[in-house]
Amino acid sequence: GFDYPEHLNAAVELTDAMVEKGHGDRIALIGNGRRRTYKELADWTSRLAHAMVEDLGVQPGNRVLIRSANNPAMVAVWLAATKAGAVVVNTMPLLRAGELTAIVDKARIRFAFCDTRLMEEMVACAKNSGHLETVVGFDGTSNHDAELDRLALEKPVHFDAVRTGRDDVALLGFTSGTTGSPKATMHFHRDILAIADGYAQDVLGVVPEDVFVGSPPLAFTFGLGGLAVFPLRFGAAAALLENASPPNLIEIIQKYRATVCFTAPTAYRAMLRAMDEGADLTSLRAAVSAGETLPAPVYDDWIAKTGKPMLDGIGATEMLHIFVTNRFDDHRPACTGRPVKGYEAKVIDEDGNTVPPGTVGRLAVRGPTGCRYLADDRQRNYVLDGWNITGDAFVMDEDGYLHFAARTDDMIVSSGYNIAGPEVEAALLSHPAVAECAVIGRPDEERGSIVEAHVVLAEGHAPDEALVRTLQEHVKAVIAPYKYPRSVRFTKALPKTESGKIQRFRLRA
Ligand code: 3SK
Repeated sequence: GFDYPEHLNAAVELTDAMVEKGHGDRIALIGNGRRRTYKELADWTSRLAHAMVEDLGVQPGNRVLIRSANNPAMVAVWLAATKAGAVVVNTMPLLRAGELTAIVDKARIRFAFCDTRLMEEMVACAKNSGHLETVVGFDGTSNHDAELDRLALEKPVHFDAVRTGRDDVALLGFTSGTTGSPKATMHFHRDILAIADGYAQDVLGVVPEDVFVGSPPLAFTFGLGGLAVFPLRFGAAAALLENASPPNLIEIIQKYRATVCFTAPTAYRAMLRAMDEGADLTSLRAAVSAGETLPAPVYDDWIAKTGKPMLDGIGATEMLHIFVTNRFDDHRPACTGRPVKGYEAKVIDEDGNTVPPGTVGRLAVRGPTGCRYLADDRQRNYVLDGWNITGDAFVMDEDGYLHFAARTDDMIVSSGYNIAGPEVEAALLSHPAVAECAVIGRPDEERGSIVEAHVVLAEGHAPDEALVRTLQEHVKAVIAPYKYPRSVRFTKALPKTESGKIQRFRLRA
């Protein structure tokens, strides 16, 4: 159930409590060539928490940013800050100083813990931001050779974790939304456990023998749930990859006989090809697909090759994790399934009325987790009468199964990454050759969608291949490189309404 005690610290439940339950000698985390047991993780996170509190002055409720690729040290620093009662924002290594500053300013972040290999942009962010007071490096390679590691080294392995309330905020999940202006979603200590006790227990049936792998960054709640919370809640192991390209993912599945994989359809396509060439992925008992639409052929091929279903699901940063999903014994192609234990779903029209089966409408959900935007008026539109009104259009069939129709906004989902078109437009417009531009998602077989820019050039610039590359490099330098437009089309004018608004739907058509 979801009845948690009044005082609850999610990090304690995922570390010390697991040792008390007898999992101390089991492997919790694998990464950077090392395996760590639950006991080692509990001790490591306690030492780090001591250093954060006693040497650096972290206090309960302080906002803390973590910048790292997926590795055991990132998980340990997250758990340590949570033990210390901090409110954590996990961020991706690809973010540039400008993007970090927007997050730091929005969440009023005072402390940043950064993998020393990623310090440059963090330091540039600290120079720009009035909020950030302390930036401390940790060693993401697990050699314990950075300031935070040195401070933690001599500390005791017992830490009296802060006695947080179950409804105290533990985590801020950032989502860029349609406008590119970041929104922070607040999640409580109990939410972190609820996604495990709902989806992971009910749908995946996680057992201590499971080994989790996957590609989503821990900075996304999809990754944090799938690669940290779910395994740690049940005494299982997570094998973390800093670079989870499909070949690396395939290699690590074979090496550790991984049983549960979290990734997007693009990577599953690569796995299907690898199986044709002899890769042995038979250890996988659960293949979770989310973040972009799962094409029916990928679903069909997976069943044909493995004899097991692929679990398509839909989640949202606002809801913390997956709330509608297929199940091992209840799945259909091109169908996202039914609500996870504890959640209800309905499809509604513009007035909030439930539409009849077979009719497209907006998906609304409610359950043990829900949207709480930090200081953002958009909260008013997202939660109505206790229902979370998602940005996705769905159809519910006669049997209560949900079928995805479209995103209702301008987000572009490319290879599992959410990219806000307007943010790419802003980056392009900062180049002198660009007079006007509009960015859309173009359907793509490999990536689901690719970012496509329609550009009107400023006078004196020639629309040639060299300029395409220049603009692509420019975007990569200004914002996270994965957001760059893979397709650039030059045009003399953009379609507009009489009042001058760009009609992106005409470009999509
Ligand atoms: O589908 C998504 O984008 C998502 C977001 C957050 C957590 C989980 C999922 C699947």
